[in-house]
Formats: sequence, structure tokens, C-alpha cells
Amino acid sequence: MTQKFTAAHWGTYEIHGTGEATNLAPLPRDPYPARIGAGWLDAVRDPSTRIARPAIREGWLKGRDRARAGDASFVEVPWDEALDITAQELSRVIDTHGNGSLFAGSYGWAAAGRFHHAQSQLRRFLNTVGGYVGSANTYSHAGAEVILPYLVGQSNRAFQDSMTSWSLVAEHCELLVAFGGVSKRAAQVTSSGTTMHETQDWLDKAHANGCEVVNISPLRSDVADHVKADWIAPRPGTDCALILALAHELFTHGHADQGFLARCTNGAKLFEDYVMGADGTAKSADWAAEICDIPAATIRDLAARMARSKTMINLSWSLQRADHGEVTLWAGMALACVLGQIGQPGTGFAFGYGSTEPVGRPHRLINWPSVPQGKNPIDDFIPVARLAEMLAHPGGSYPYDGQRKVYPDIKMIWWSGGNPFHHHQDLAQLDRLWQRPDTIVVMDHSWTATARRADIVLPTTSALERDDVMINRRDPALVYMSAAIDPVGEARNDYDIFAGLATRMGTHAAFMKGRSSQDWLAMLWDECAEVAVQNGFKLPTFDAFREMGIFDIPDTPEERIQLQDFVADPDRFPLNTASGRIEIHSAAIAQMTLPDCPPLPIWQAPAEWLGAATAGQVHLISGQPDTRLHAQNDNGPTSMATKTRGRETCTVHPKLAAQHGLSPGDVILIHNDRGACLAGVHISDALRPDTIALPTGAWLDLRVLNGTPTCVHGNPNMLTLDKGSTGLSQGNVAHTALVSITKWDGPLPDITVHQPPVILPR
Ligand SMILES: Nc1nc2c(c(=O)[nH]1)N[C@H]1C(S)=C(S)[C@@H](COP(=O)(O)OP(=O)(O)OC[C@H]3O[C@@H](n4cnc5c(=O)[nH]c(N)nc54)[C@H](O)[C@@H]3O)O[C@H]1N2
Ligand SMILES: Nc1nc2c(c(=O)[nH]1)N[C@H]1C(S)=C(S)[C@@H](COP(=O)(O)OP(=O)(O)OC[C@H]3O[C@@H](n4cnc5c(=O)[nH]c(N)nc54)[C@H](O)[C@@H]3O)O[C@H]1N2
Ligand SMILES: [Mo]
Repeated sequence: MTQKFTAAHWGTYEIHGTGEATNLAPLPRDPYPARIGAGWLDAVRDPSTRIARPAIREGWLKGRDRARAGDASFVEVPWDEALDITAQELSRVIDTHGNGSLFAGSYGWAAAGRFHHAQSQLRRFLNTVGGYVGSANTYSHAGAEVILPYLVGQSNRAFQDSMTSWSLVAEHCELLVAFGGVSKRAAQVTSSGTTMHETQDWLDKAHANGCEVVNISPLRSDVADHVKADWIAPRPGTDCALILALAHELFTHGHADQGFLARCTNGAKLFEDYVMGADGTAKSADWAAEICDIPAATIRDLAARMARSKTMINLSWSLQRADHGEVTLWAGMALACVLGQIGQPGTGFAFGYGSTEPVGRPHRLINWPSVPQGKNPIDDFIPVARLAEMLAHPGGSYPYDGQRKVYPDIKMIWWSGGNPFHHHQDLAQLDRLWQRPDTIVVMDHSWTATARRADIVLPTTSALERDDVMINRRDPALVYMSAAIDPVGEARNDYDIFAGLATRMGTHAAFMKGRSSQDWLAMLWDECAEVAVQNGFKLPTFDAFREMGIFDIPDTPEERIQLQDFVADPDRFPLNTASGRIEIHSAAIAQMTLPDCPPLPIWQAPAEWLGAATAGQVHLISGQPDTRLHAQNDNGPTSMATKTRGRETCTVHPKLAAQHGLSPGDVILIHNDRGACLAGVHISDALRPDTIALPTGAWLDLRVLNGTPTCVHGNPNMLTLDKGSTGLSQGNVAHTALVSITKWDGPLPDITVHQPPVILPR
């Protein structure tokens, strides 16, 4: 029997077991298999969290009410009836209010396969019925997506693709200054799948080769202990001030590379003037020491080390998921320009080493085809994280990327393959605004907090229940994903659900093009074969690929040095920016006259930070979880094993624990004006005493306790701030939040979100 495989955003697995899979084993070639994978199969097979049959919220079915509380009852209906009701409602909304009242941004990570990609299928379908209002950019790095074209004339995607290769960092870099660290935790994940995890391996190689690592982060664990990084822990959200002070030191001691600044940048003199104090304040080490709450000597020492070393400055993506986050990114790039090491092997500037696995991978990139989505006749969209504001202010106007946009009036929301009641900030507010549309359709395989707040719930298969292909331009292998288990309950593939809806909407031919899913896979493979030939190699036949499971692309190693040509000859290879240079000053951004996004990277205090905290407040870091992908697999054994008394575990410094009389295993209430959550206590000195760390992804289990909306399970987005990072990108600011903590001595409320909702028979 030939070995079968499957893949997820966190890795590729051998399917073990006869008939239904009994185990998913990481590939032997993978040096650092993801911890996340161990909980996958059990999470997906868990009957209490799977949506077994189509379900309609009782209140909506009986009287079209909008009381979408997380504890609503649902009525199960047969597929035909569910599809009839959905199609009728979709037609009603389109006929009465137009397609511009249908929001289907549907942001989220869904599954890794190329064909059964939830959002692509949704968009393909809706494009056949007149379109929808979409969303632009990502929760991951909206700030970078919008600002990078102004700074370097490249999209974020192109910038990620051209990032200097890890192999060159390992070989040449003497000092890796890592803002937000480089963690094995976040590097478990690759959008669209991966056959290996190498980031930690590369970091280990750099370390073994004598590269010193400086971890600038509130958490020591953002760099693995054995790398022996120096740890500098500024107040969260103050990196921009630290970066400016490092530049100030370089200018002051004649260590600025004025030649590089003159040749390769625009506006360097304005930046130098600002840093040196033209506005009345020198951005000195002493100045930043106050803001960042670290010793001035540490800043001076770091600047001196950077000046005498081959230095790479890396910013993790987290730094721009914060108030004014894109400005911090800009400052980081400006600092790298002052140092003048951009365009050289293993030094300069990087964005996102460690934030996902493939960033900086020394492999050739191949642009594989994807399933065509068709064209959306509606050109309206919102910046992805402005969801709640859109629901609150139909007709309201706001700035975005140099434009003034107007929020649409949304009557229907359709979400497939994402979980806004995981990913959005200030969930109590979203919960209130979620009651506004007439109708909400959710497609998912599990009873997520979002599915529980839908009117129509259509159960999909998970990636383990269908054949698909992992074809990812950043990976050196292609994987045929075989079904590992039978569909759970009456779950259907997203594609088949839309096929049923398209029949009812009269767009069956346009949506399906007469093809089954297997036909689409074969067609995709044929298109891939053409791309392979253009790239100088041959793919096996589709049947042979299905048999072999993994196809290793030949000759994939390829090293890159970001901006190498440009730096070597800026006149011959100008950047696609207004000046043709790296823009340390941007006239285009100046013209936008945004109060919160100046034309230079300058320090602005964030909306919430420790420098303006009231007594007792601490900063909340809610980074990505080690044991799951966002909220996926939270119900599985790997995630559950790290909970404390069933709740998400929050890391608290011993000093803070002492102040509050906390012991390991206690439960705390974390609260602010927006809401609260309960979390278990883990005590560790590996973070700043005035900072707590609560990973994202505990399924929202919302109650009102003592008058306050409270997640009894530990979802940090009860506490985070929902605002645009600036009027430029409108990115989310998940890492900008002040909270207070109190020991919880009351009875512990049950966690019910891993149990199914009340299901009524038809
Ligand atoms: N506080 C805080 N919040 C954050 C962040 C943070 O750092 N801090 N990070 C943000 C970031 S960067 C991101 S990317 C977001 C992530 O937010 P999301 O991507 O929305 O989170 P997931 O839990 O991955 O949601 C994916 C959903 O798709 C479903 N799914 C899986 N397979 C299929 C399928 O085949 N079909 C369908 N229809 N559904 C499927 C899963 O069950 C799951 O519910 O969170 C953001 N939120
Ligand atoms: N295991 C796992 N890995 C993942 C994901 C997952 O869900 N699980 N999600 C993936 C996705 S969608 C994304 S977008 C990436 C995100 O990748 P990142 O943005 O790199 O991940 P985070 O965990 O949000 O943040 C990394 C670290 O930044 C630090 N940090 C937070 N605020 C500040 C600050 O103000 N200054 C400094 N210097 N450091 C700060 C925190 O200590 C945090 O541990 O992760 C990906 N990887
Ligand atoms: Mo993300």
C-alpha cells in the first residue's frame, strides 16, 4: 500500500491507519514538526464540536429575530431545505437592497489545500450572482501591505518574496537585532502549507556561526533559550522611540552611513534633523530610556554594537499590529538605512523572520495557478479590520490609503473559513453590532463562536475529509492531500454546498463549469504542469502524483539579497517610489495630511501604553498560540493540555503575582472598560513585570458576570482595542491594550463552548 499524505498550514503528515486514519505522523524530513499538528485529528473528530447537520437559529427561523447570542438554540434541517432557505434569503437581500449590502470579506485562514479554499469558493459563487462587498489586506500585516509601496515601491508580497535569505544570515550576519524575537512558536505556520520547519534550524546555524542575537521583546521566550540571546524588554508599543534613539546614537558618533543615505534614500536629512532635535527634542538614548523604560546605557551599547558589526535588523509582524504600527515598521527601515547595510549578504533589514516559516527561505519561488474566482461586479470593500465600525456607521466616511471611503449599509453577512469572534478586537462591541444585519450565514466545520452567532449554519468538511492539493509557491514540494477520514455527520465540501446553491440561483453552469471537485484538481494539475515546463522541469501525471503523494521540485535552492541591484546601482535600478529611492520621507503620505501618519517615521505615543497607565494597569500581549492555529484545534488535546482549570493560561511575572497574592494554577479576572476574561495563572520571570501574556484563540465563551461581558474561557480579544493603526492602513492594533487583573475567588463558571449548542429537531 502506498503512503498517503495530508497537509495543513502547520505541516505535512503521513496518514497512518487502515480505513479511517488513526494517526497523523509528521514527515521524517521535517526537523521541527509543529506542536499544533498533534491535536488536529482528535479536534476534527470531536463529535461535540462538529456541526453535524445544517442548522438554522430558532429565533431567525420562527420570526427572523436578530438575537444572535452565543447560547442560541438551533433547529436542524435537511440539506435541501437549508439550501432553499439560504438561496431564498440571498435572493431577497439582493433584490431588495442590492449586492452592495452583502458583506463577504470572510477573512480567515480556513484550510491549506489549493482547491477547497473556503474564501475562494465563496467568492467564486457570489461573483456569479452579482458580487459582494469584500475586504482588503490582512489581520497579519495590513500596516505593511499599505505602507511598503510608498517606502520601497513594492507590495508586501513582493517584499516578503525578496527577503534576504536565512542561509546568508547564518553565513554572514554578526548581530541579529530581532524586534519581537524570532520564535519557533510562530514559525510553525505557513499560509497554504509546508513540508518542513527550518526557521529554528537557521537561527541555530547563525548562532553556531557566532552570530549574536538581541531579542527586543517583552517576552524572553521569543528567542529559544539555547540561542543565548541578549534580552532587552522595552515597554510594549515603544519600539519606535528605541529605534529613533539608536539612529540618534549613530548620527551622534559619526556612525551613520551618509553615503548610503545620500545615494539610496529620500528625505534622510529631514529624518536626521528630527532625530537630532529640530523639533526641540533630541531623540537621544536618555529620551528613549524614559519612554521605553530600559537603561540609556543599553541603548548606547546596542547602537555601538550595531555600528561595528554586520547587522541585520528584523521586525516581527507583531510590531505593526499595534497603534501606529506601520510607522514603527518605517522607523525600522530608516534605521537600517542609517546603518547602510541594506543590499549586502545577510545584513540590512528584514520584516517577519520567524513570524511564519517561509519568510527568508532560500528557495526558488514558483507562481503556481489557483482556482479562478471570477470578477466581483461590486468594487466596494473595507480595510479588513474595520468590520465593527462598518456595522456601527453605515454611510460614515473614513480615510484609507490616501482615499476617503464610505462604509456600506450591510444587510447580510456571509462568513466561510474564518472566525471573527476569534480574530476581531473588542469582541463585546462586535457582539453588540453583530445584531444589526438581517441575516448572517456561516460555513464552518465546527461550532465556533461565530457559527453560534449565525442564523444559517452550513456544515463543511475539514481538510481531513477530502482530497486536495497543497501547491504553495514558497515550498519546495507539492503534496497530494488524500482524505484521511470520512466526512463527519452530513458535512459537505464547500464546493458542493455552493454547487447546490448555484443550482437554486440559476448559476450552476457558471459556477461549476461542468466539473466535479476531482475534475478541478486534475485541471489545476494540468495548469501546474505548464508552469513547471516554463520553469524547466516536468511534473508527473495527475494519477502518478496522487499515487506518490509528494513531488519534490528539482533544483529549488536559491538565495536572495533584498534590494541588492538597487543598492549596487540606484540610477540603473530605481525603486518604484516617487523618488526612485527608499523613502524616509514620503511626499505622497504628506499630501494625505493624516494626523496620525506623518510623512516621516516619528514617535507618537500609542492610544494605550504603560507610559500613560493608571495605577495597577498592565500591558496585555496577546500573541499567537503555541498549541493551535488561531482558534483552530482549540478543542483538541494539545491545546486543552496547556489550559489551567479549563481556561487559557496567562503568564504573569512573580512580582505582579506577589502584588496580587497569586499562585500557579489560580484564576484571574483580566478586565478593562471594554470587557473581561477569566484566565489561569502561570508564573514566570520571562516577561516584563508590568506585562502579561495571554495567547489568542480560546473559543469565546461569553457571559455577563457582575454586569460585565466576560469570556469565562480566556479570550484576550475581550480586552483588545478596536481602532485603526493609522488613517493610512487602518490595520488592527491587537497588541495595544492596557488591562487590570484581579484574583478570582468566586465560583468558576462552567466552560460550555466545547459542547454543542441546544439543537432542536425540526
Ligand atoms: N488579540 C489578537 N487577535 C488577533 C491576532 C493577535 O495577534 N492578537 N492576530 C490576528 C491575525 S494575524 C489573524 S491572521 C487572525 C486569524 O483569524 P482567523 O483566520 O479567523 O482564525 P481561525 O481560527 O484560523 O479561523 C479559521 C476558521 O476556518 C474554519 N475552517 C477550516 N477549514 C475550513 C473549510 O474547509 N471550510 C470552511 N468553510 N471553514 C473552514 C476553521 O474551523 C476556523 O473556524 O486573528 C487575528 N486576531
Ligand atoms: N503557533 C502559531 N504560529 C502562528 C500562528 C498561530 O496561530 N499559531 N499564526 C500565524 C499568523 S496568521 C501570523 S500573522 C503570524 C504572526 O507572527 P508574529 O506577529 O511574529 O506573532 P505574535 O505572536 O503576535 O508576536 C510575536 C511576539 O512579538 C512580541 N511583541 C508584542 N508586542 C510587542 C511590542 O510592542 N514590541 C516588541 N518588541 N515585541 C512585541 C510578543 O512578545 C510576541 O511574542 O504568526 C503565524 N504563526
Ligand atoms: Mo495572521
